[in-house]
Amino acid sequence: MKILVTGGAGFIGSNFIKYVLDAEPDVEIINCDLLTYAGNLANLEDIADSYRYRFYKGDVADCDFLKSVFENESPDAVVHFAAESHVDRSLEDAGVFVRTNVLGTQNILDCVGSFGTGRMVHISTDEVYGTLPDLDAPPFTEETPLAPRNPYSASKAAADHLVMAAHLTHGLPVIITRGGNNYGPYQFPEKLVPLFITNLMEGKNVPLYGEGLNVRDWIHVRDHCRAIHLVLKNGAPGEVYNIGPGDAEPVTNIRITMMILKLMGMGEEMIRKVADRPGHDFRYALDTSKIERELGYSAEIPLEEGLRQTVEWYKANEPWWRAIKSGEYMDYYDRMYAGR
Ligand code: NAD
Ligand code: TDX
Repeated sequence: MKILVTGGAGFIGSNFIKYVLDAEPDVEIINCDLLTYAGNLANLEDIADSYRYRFYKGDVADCDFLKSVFENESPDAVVHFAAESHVDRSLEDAGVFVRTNVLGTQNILDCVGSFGTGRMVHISTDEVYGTLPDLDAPPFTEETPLAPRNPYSASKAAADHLVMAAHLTHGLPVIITRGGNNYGPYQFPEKLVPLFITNLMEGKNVPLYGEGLNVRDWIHVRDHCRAIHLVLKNGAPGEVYNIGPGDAEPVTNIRITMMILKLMGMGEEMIRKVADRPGHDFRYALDTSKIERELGYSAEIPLEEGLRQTVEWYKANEPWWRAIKSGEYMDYYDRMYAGR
């Protein structure tokens, strides 16, 4: 079986490629990635020479590029990760989010349709459901209407609608997954977990938005990849599957920050409370009973253990993140956090 992965040089895509190559000895992976600021071939160094892996550099928003890859490779399935993925960047410049996340997804759908690809899994996010108002509200199910509230999640929701429309109108064999907040190795240090771990390793404080009371549903990237693989193999076309930690306790940002600080042997004096994110979604939480019931999936890595492993990984892989945290990244960091 040949799987075309888009965005495979990013955080979740690179973890997924390695997971699948390991789990399925007969699978070949074709990775298409534009190598934006978030794409990094160092994430795939250990498998780059595998005879079961090939890389094409290009843009999912470029039809001709995509067509040529489909023509060359005739993939049996597509797993579509490629996206602009950081909410704060979408507040600065939404245009590229629309181009990659919306137009890019439609281009993939067009190729899946015209080349008769057997199956496509579209990787979406819990953010498309919007925000839960308080801690008592029931978690999002797959039936919850989409109500995105920032340009990133709006572009992901638009893509989800296009994916479902392609299924309903053209019968395309597509499946959508909506995952919670991922953390783990190879995550770009703009997201909370790797930003805070690496800042602390550099002796810098950690910028907590507002009072740190927002709540997220944290899932280790390995658990997320295992679920996507299950959906690819056994999910039903036209269906949506939420992927999260299950009925774990709600975790506020201040709580996960304190967990990271403890693992790093540091205290709350390292926290710098900064101005809140505009339109900051208060709470995400996923009802994951559908994937548990229909595909027999449940997350296995508890947050404490996953964070411990993640801190160890960033400590053991300093050259990886130090190479990122320079030049262009520091311009972004100063722009985003200076004077906040
Ligand atoms: P990431 O930002 O780490 O990686 C994105 C990858 O896509 C990069 O390799 C980048 O180079 C590539 N890319 C961007 N624009 C492209 C384009 N126009 N053409 C081809 N490649 C392009 O993102 P991630 O955290 O790995 O997220 C992957 C997917 O999972 C995204 O669709 C995201 O919306 C979704 N998701 C992420 C999370 C999370 O917590 N990180 C949670 C749920 C869902
Ligand atoms: O410096 C920070 N300080 C802070 O308090 C950063 C970067 C974040 N935060 C807060 C904002 C959020 O409440 O921490 C929480 C997590 O923030 P991010 O890591 O930026 O993730 P989030 O905005 O929740 O979105 C993530 O989950 C859903 C991913 O980035 C998305 O790609 C995914 O779809």
